[in-house]
Amino acid sequence: MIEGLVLGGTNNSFVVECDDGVERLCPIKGKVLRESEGYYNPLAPGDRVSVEPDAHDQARGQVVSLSPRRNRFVRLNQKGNLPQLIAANIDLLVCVTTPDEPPFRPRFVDRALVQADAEGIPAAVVLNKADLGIGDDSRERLEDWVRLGYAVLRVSASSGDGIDGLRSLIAGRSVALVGQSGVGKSSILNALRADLALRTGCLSEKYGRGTHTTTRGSLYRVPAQGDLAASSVVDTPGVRRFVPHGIAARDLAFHFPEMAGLVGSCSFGASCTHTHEPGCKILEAVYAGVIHEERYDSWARIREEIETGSWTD
Ligand SMILES: Nc1nc2c(ncn2[C@@H]2O[C@H](COP(=O)(O)OP(=O)(O)OP(=O)(O)O)[C@@H](O)[C@H]2O)c(=O)[nH]1
Ligand SMILES: [Mg+2]
Ligand SMILES: [Zn+2]
Repeated sequence: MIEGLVLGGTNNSFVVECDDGVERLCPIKGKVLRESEGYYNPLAPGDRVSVEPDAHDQARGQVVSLSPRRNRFVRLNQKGNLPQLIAANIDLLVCVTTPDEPPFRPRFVDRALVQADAEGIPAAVVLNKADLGIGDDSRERLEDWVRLGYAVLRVSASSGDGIDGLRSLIAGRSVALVGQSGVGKSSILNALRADLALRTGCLSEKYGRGTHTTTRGSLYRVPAQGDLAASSVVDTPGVRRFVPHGIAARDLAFHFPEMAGLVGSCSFGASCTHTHEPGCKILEAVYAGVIHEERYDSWARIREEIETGSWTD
């Protein structure tokens, strides 16, 4: 038996980097992974597993058990109506967005930030394609995330601008990149480690959206460089819509740092829905500009969607 790190895989076959330095392609033995019951997929990049090496084939083995996860980043897989494991045991979630091509979608970022917070995972925002220019609305939202305590970086995977800053942000950590298709997640990995030469895609001419080039999550090592420790980075497939999972509507405000401290102080106490009530501290904070209107709007939409189970963007 040997321990290892799951790099990626599909269905029941996973690539595991075993602690003897050998990568093995491993199916999962029977139903050994009870920890993964109720998830759309049994394992994610970043999982630690025990592998029974194949006696005859050095490149193969079988996953026989899963080590307890420190954390798991999930989203709701709407097709299966189950949480889908995107990455496990990560130190930082990096939400990648763009000022344009595809258009800036701050609500996507807000959703991923909420999910990270619910799992106790620190999060950062990376605006890629900074070379395209940053409009006032994007700048304002970036500044708001900074104000809320998130690390925010502006980078360009194609020119290399800002990539050193990203390299120091992730040094010594295990991170996952999430974002819509076409924002440049794989391009960022290529900028961090040129020899990877991951496939990158173009945008569809008709819709200006990404074309879902990366089809499965994979963990890559980014070696130490200068004073900076090595890191591991999970590239993930872009999704059109990020649907949080496992957050009750009434708890959602706790995952918005600018709202968390106000919950419960409204005149109607814990029963306040923060939508119309007089003496609502959250609405007062919105009117006073302490809570950005668009963040309130993100919160209101997500809350309504959790309640109705129908997701719009
Ligand atoms: N202008 C500009 N284009 C970029 C930059 N980074 C990536 N691109 C382009 O954006 C397109 C999409 O890049 P990908 O790296 O494939 O995007 P992705 O997020 O991995 O997309 P999926 O795998 O579909 O989720 C490609 O045509 C890249 O060349 C950048 O910094 N500036
Ligand atoms: Mg990609
Ligand atoms: Zn209220």
